[in-house]
Amino acid sequence: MQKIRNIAVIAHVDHGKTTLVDGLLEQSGTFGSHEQHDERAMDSNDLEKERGITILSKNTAIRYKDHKINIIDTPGHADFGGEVERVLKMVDGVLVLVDAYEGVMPQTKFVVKKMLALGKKPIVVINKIDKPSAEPDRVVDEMFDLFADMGATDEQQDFPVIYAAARDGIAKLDMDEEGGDFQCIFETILEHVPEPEGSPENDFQAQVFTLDYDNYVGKIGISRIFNGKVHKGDNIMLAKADGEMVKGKISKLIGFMGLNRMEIEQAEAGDIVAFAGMETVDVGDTVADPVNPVALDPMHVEEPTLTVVFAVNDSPLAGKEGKHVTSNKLKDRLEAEMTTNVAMKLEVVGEGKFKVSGRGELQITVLAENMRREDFEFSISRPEVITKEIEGVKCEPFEHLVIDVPEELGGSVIERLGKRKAEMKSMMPMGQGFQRIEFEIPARALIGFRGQFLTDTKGEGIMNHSFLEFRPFSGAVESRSYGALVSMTAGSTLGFSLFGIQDRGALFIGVQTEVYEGMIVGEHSRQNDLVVNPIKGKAQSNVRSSGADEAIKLIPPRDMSLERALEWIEDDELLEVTPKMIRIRKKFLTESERKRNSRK
Ligand SMILES: Nc1nc2c(ncn2[C@@H]2O[C@H](COP(=O)(O)OP(=O)(O)OP(=O)(O)O)[C@@H](O)[C@H]2O)c(=O)[nH]1
Ligand SMILES: [Mg+2]
Repeated sequence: MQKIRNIAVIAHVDHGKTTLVDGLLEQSGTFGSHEQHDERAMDSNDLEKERGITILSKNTAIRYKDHKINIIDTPGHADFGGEVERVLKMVDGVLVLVDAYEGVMPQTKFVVKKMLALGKKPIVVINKIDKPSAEPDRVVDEMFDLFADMGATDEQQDFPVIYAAARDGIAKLDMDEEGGDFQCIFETILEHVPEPEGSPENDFQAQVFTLDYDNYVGKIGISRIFNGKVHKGDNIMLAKADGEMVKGKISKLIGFMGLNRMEIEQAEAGDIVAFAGMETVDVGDTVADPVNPVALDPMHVEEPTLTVVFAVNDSPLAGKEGKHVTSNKLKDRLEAEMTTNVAMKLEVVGEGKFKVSGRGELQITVLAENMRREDFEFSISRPEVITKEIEGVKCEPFEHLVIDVPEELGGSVIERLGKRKAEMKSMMPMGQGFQRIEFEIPARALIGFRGQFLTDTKGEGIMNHSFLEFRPFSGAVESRSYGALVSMTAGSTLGFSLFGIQDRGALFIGVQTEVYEGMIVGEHSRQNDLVVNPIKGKAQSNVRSSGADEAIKLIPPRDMSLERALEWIEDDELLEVTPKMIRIRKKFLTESERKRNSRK
């Protein structure tokens, strides 16, 4: 039997998980010396590369001495927290990373809680010790306290600590040591992570934790084998979560090593492999012995907390920029997404209207961003949180929010959050004039807060949040404090008119931009909406004022990314998303329609 260790790398966003996995691949010699690879090689899809974040968990394997170590890199962003929970069931140990300056953050708490509850054995890696502001001792203490607060067992509490600068390939067991490499990480894994349980002699049992799709072989289920052996071509039974049993056959068996996938002939208990050939496979299914199929415990999938409505684009510019614009196309694409993305749900809510639910705005914008790259065109509505009844009480999701702000701004941020029903939990100095303040806040109140927060802190503030729990509904919260600047007409914008409008607020568009009646061109500096004409040219006059035109100085428009725009809009507004543009508009395009509907 192969000697195997299975680990997951978990942490708050950006604490260096994928960078650490790079180092593990590199220093185990798994990347051949001739092999070219990008930085953060595991972040392989386009959006991951562009944004520098991990969106999907991915597995790899390395060889160290006579062991195979399967490693699953997980996303740190709170919206993808559900992935982490599933992955944790598949491994026997974890590397918990924590930034040597930032310390324990909301998602650190989330992943540590899940990991402890599942009885995993942790190895704590204090990463980024090269940062001048690093305080490794403080962060070790924070981790120790966190484990204790979350009810770690004595064994879990007694975690080994590794100090690392993953980016530089440095790791050591003692801060005072000079240099150091990843050898100590490999050795600690072999020593502290338990061997996989289960036996190759038992009946076959594997559980699918991620789905993938390949144009040649179709749906692929990436799975951990808990018992037995499997060969290419074997008949199996697929035990579905609802108890249904579906006969199947493994048409291809795929193994992992470094960044490569290869066809293999057989695999056995303890390993992580992928199966092709089962078209009906879902996350959580057990791939079992055909004669004596025994299902493993079903997987818990976190329920969505946020919904938006995707709809057919009906703006005056509809169909000009995208290829796939019909209700059917939209429906097919969204349905396809749901087959591989277990964290999301889809419901048809009207003609050409689809309610998509997920864990947060980032998860939803990632889907929208992928779709616009595939030449889709559609509209999205304002995100709404999902409420549910618990013992007869209407409840809504609450989040744990941590902000780091310059000390002099702390007061104003606290006041702003107070209006949004946030409850302050703690405050501590962070050095370098910064202060860390923790809150509990309804998820609803966080929608639209980020933009405000960045403006209030002149971009210096950092905020992080992650799901806490459902709690009783907290009543009305403050929403956007400013109205919209709405175009009264269609055409191409002119500098002259934008110059006049920019005194009224912040523009989202520049000159020579196609607009239509009801499209939003900026944020008003007051609370009400203001209808403006952005295409008006300069009035003709007989007197030519020399050089007056050159005097027009336009402030650069505020860049409204998909996320920012989605956070910004109100209930009576929509985003129009096309491969070329993201436009913000009123649901009702004419002023008279808006008036009529607001009276209702
Ligand atoms: N100074 C310093 N920066 C590091 C170190 N390790 C990683 N980084 C940087 O931290 C940033 C985030 O690194 P990633 O490896 O993408 O972090 P991650 O935890 O995988 O992030 P998510 O997957 O999005 O949660 C990158 O810019 C890295 O270059 C380190 O040891 N020192
Ligand atoms: Mg990553």
